[in-house]
Amino acid sequence: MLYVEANGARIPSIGLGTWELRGRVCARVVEQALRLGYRHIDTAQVYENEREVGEGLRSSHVKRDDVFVTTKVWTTHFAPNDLLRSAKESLVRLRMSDVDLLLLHWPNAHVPLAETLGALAHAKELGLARHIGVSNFTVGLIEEAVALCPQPLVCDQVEYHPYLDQTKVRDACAQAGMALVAYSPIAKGHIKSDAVLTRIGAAHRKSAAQVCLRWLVQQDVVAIPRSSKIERLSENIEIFDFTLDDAEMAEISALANDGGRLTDFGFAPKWD
Ligand code: 1BO
Repeated sequence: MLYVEANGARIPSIGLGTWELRGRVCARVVEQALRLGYRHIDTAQVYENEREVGEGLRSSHVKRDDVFVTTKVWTTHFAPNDLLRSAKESLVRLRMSDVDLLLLHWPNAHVPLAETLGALAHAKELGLARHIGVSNFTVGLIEEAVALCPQPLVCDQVEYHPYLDQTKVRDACAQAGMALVAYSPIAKGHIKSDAVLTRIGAAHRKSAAQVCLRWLVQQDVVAIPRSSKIERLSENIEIFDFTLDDAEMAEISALANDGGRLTDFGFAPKWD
């Protein structure tokens, strides 16, 4: 497993995304992923699965301190007291004394960012989180957040895969010493039949999904693919035994297109 270093955090390059995994399936997938070698699990208050993520981790018998656990605060809890209460409630559901990383899940223009970031930093100072960061922030919001936050931010978690150009966000993160964490890194499965990725994969005896994840990791991006199938969980971490050359990296980057974004909401910021 490789790691991405970011403002004091050491984040495993591949993590398990748990968005839309619920109940017993979620607990089972988390347990299996940890047994297969995953050491990074991503959840969120709004995913309604923190309890099961904690259960899966305990059933795996992997030590808590060997796993990098991220959770996120939903936007309706961005007033300072609400944020701290929300973070504590997440820890109760996870049955953990702290998380490795606590994120603001989406920007919320209705609450002053300085107040929310002050509370997020306070959560770190209280020992509820070892590191803090943001998610779905644009370049302008990253710059604003870095200037306002009393503690270092270690990442921006955004949608990123070959069909969505995130060069500007990736460069802004690098400039701030932050990691880019990619959710939906295999474009919700759309890349599996991609002709370019399949052809490049055949040359390395790898699948299109493995090529896609390798393309992210070679940019020092952290990727958090989700799967509920054990064979896919294995496939998604078997990406550390081959290298894409510059021409292959460029060919994959050229797949980006204007309709590439898969996750958008009315409350989303104006994307870069
Ligand atoms: C609404 C959830 C988006 C990805 O975390």
